Amino acid sequence: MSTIAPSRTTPDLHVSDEELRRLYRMMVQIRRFEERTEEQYTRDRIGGYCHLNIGEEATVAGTVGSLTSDDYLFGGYRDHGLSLAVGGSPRAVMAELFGKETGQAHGRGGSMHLLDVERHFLGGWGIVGAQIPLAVGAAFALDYEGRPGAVMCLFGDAAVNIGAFHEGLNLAAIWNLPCVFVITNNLYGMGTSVEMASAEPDLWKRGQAYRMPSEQVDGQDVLAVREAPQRLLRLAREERQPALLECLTYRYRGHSVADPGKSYRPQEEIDRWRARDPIVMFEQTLRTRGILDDAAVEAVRAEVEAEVQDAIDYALASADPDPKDLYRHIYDPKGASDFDRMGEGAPFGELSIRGTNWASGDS
Ligand SMILES: Cc1ncc(C[n+]2csc(CCOP(=O)(O)OP(=O)(O)O)c2C)c(N)n1
Ligand SMILES: [Mg+2]
Repeated sequence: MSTIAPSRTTPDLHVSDEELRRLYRMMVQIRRFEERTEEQYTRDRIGGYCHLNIGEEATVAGTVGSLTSDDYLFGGYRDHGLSLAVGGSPRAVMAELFGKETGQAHGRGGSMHLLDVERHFLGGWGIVGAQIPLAVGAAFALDYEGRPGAVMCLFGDAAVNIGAFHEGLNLAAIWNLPCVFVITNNLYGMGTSVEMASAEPDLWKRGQAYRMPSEQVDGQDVLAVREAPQRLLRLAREERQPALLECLTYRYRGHSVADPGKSYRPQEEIDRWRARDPIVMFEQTLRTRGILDDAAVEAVRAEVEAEVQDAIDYALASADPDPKDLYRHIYDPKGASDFDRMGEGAPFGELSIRGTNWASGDS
């Protein structure tokens, strides 16, 4: 299969009103969920790492919103929006962030390891690029078992310089696996820009080395984003042709809630991307098309507000996992003995590090 030219922006104008409203609601839900998550983190109700999708809602909704019930999804650690976009319950996502037993992964995974097997969302992975070989394996399984779906694998711009990216794309190409690889290019891997990290900063071109269709879209324009994966997923399902899609977007917050995200990004750049807020832009499009008016916008916002508040209340009221059950729901081939050193309340779970006994409080 030869390569094809990048599409950049090809807004799909043939989308039903119902689908447009669904995408809009999805984006508003993700934004509000993330804003409230940030607030819950600062109130010390969420521990560990926490990476938000704010600013990237069109990329999330346009890609994940294109999956059918036969397809499977893999993502990185910036995954709250992904889990909501597959239709996951905000209650179960928030409870997972709070580390509660009622969470998507029974509180064992937290923010970076969401999981919704029922809806074919197979994580939520904390190691940069780790999801790529896993997604290729899932695509192989679909092909081997003669099942109809495809796999979508999302990862950040920094993952394209990880060995697993090259191994994964190469295998997918030579074995004709039904996998659509999606780069969420938000221009930075932590504080390092794509220009500083990548010898070829046009990341979509990487797919050409594996002779797969490779495209770039405007990740702030949900209709442009949505058009490309729909087409590429069809190619994957029907012709077992893998593809690479790059979505150009921007995170409005820092890398994680612990990073203000200002020192390495010029204010002018932040302002320029803020002026292209994906939700504001889509709302304008829908108003122009007569699909949304003030009352409809207000109704969506109120509905989402109540839903997210309900998720927070639910998470707060849910029980913590019982420490006795620490080994349940986890992959533990060697048995629980590996965890004997773990102590409750220790920063990294260790009972004893360099003479510090966290369990007794002595240091
Ligand atoms: C293999 C590996 N190396 C380093 C890290 C530390 N790390 C966590 S996030 C990150 C940046 C990844 O950036 P990108 O892929 O662009 O995703 P984004 O955070 O922008 O969504 C790094 C280097 C890691 N988790 N895994
Ligand atoms: Mg990035």
